[in-house]
Amino acid sequence: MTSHDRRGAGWRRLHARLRRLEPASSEWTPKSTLLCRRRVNRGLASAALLSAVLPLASKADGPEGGNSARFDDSLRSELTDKARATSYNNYAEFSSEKSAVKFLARELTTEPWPIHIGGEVNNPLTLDVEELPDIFEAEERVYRFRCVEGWSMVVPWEGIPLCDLLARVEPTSRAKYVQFESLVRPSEMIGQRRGTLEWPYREALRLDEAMNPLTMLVTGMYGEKLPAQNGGPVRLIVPWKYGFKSSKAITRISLVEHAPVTSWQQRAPSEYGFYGNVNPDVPHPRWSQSRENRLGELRKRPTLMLNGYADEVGQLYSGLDPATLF
Ligand SMILES: Nc1nc2c(c(=O)[nH]1)N[C@H]1C(S)=C(S)[C@@H](COP(=O)(O)O)O[C@H]1N2
Ligand SMILES: [Mo]
Repeated sequence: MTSHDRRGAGWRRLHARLRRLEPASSEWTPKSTLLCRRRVNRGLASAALLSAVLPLASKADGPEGGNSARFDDSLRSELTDKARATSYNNYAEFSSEKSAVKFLARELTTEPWPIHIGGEVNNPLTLDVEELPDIFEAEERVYRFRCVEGWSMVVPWEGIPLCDLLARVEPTSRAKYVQFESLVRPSEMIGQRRGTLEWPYREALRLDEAMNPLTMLVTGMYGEKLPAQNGGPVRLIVPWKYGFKSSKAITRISLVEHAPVTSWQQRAPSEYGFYGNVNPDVPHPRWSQSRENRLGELRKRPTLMLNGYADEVGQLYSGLDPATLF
């Protein structure tokens, strides 16, 4: 019996997935491919370990089987009620009234939905959101989600690791940041007729944050198409950062050399930094971040460092002062 066999079915499934991720070399530069695969590989290696020790982890819970086990196991039992997660929304393009967003967002036309990925890349790409699952492999992951305002939820998202898409367009050596721009369509987004924020809603990540395997481009939640009020048809999810970093209704992704000024930084630079990392020890200027209200729960619970993802992403910030990472 080879060591391959000893590691079991979960491990073999993960390796099969890794092989499927291997690109036709003609389409990819070795450098960007390696970057994405190495990181995905690290994530999958932990998942494989889990699958080997936890029978639960390898249960087939979708087309991907145990691949997302690492993100699921302790959280499946904490899922936020779907009705709550889809009716309590922050979405400035529609309204600052959380309960109104769901109704206003019915106006949004989501087909067709072209997304352009360009800037400092060798292969700029425009595709429709509907093509994403054909080109890349979608998976479900259950993540904690923490808004800077102090509420949180646990949601099963469906989407693709952003690094798969970024590797496909081949960032040049000048690319250091990834900028996300959301839709501008005041005819359908009535909040855009006001200057609450400067439109388009603009967010950004460092390239290594964007390449981290936890970072997802999301097109579904609770096993269904992503509803418009939650950012459908396509949004970002960066689970270790405050919710404002997870842009909704994305239409353009640009690789850039310098850190872009984001919409919230522009609006209130002392309150919303570039990083937006969840940190219970760094208070917002107007309130503590040490605790949070999970939607549907009466008592507050402690907020976790990097929202519980410190093992996965803590190394991205080694040597940086956490107080500057708000
Ligand atoms: N385009 C856009 N994206 C956005 C926002 C927004 O106003 N516009 N709000 C952000 C904030 S502050 C949060 S907390 C989350 C809310 O996501 P949810 O409605 O799915 O809970 O979306 C983020 N993404
Ligand atoms: Mo938020």
